[in-house]
Amino acid sequence: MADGMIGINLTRHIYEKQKEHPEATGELTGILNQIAFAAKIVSREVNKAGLVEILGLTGKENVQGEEVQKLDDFANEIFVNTLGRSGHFCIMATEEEVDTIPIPEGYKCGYYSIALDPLDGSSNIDVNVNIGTIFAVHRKITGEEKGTAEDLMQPGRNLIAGGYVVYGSSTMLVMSTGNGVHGFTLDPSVGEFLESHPDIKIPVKGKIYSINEGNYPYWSEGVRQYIDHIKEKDKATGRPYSTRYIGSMVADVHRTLLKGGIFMYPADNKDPRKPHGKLRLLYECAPMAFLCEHAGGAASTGTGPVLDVQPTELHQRVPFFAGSAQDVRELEEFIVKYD
Ligand code: AHM
Ligand code: MG
Repeated sequence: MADGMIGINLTRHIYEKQKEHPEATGELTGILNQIAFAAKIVSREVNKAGLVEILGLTGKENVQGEEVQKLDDFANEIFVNTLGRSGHFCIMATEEEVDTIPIPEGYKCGYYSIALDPLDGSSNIDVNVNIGTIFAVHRKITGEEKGTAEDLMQPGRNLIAGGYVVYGSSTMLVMSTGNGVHGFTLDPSVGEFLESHPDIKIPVKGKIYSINEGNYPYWSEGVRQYIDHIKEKDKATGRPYSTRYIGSMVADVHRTLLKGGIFMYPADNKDPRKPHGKLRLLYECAPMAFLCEHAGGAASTGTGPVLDVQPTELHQRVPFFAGSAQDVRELEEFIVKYD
């Protein structure tokens, strides 16, 4: 057990960090606590996903006679209901809903916006593989009390907090408020996220690449050449890179943060309606890029930092390459050379 597990919970951690910034209002503590609260409820449900599904298949009702919900709808509802009533946010967006989500009538509108993927990697639920939640918090920039899409569609560079929760062999929350990247593990016996991975730093260069290689024929020449290259013997190690691909971005990025290497979801020509790959800028790529950069790594669209992309649509997709700084730089060099 890491030393940090002894007694520093998420609230205390943020409080201590805020003491270094006397100008801080303390609102971040409230925001992260609300996210952590919703994550604990989702974590509880994820842990019984197999059981719930069996009940769902037999009668579409659980033992209390309630309707059994799909886990991704459930996660969306929990996060939207919790955060929408917290008083911190003026507007929200999630992967599950086409339009922006207003704060419900009768509840206070706050000074922040939040974009979320409530349950990422949901195709992995049924097979008991890690899934996660990703969140991105911006400060309100419009003067509108209820906020507008503009408050959500800010470049990742403006994020004031970003992170994810991974529901895996244990549940972990990894976040940054621009002051290092810190990981907390849920101790179910006390119901608290305890600091377990303080100040995460990505190795400058890794040994692992992570990509859905079945899409190889659809990638640009630069991406294909880069993948061919890292499968040759590496000068430093004398071995080719290893492949690890879980198919849940949260889990793949989590491993990349801790072990180094490069996670990729390039643009491809498989689906002409999605020329920019699969992953969404606001609530998947930008917060993950924020974490990678603050952990000393990099995140690129192939032609520049993900954090500098000015969003033009709520559910915009971008090519995504993130991880160890040297690996991402090398990928960019291949794109410049071949594309
Ligand atoms: P989702 O938000 O619908 O779950 O899709 C996003 C997920 C990511 O977690 C993962 O990196 C990617 O889709 C995997 O896609 P693919 O199956 O094309 O490799
Ligand atoms: Mg997703």
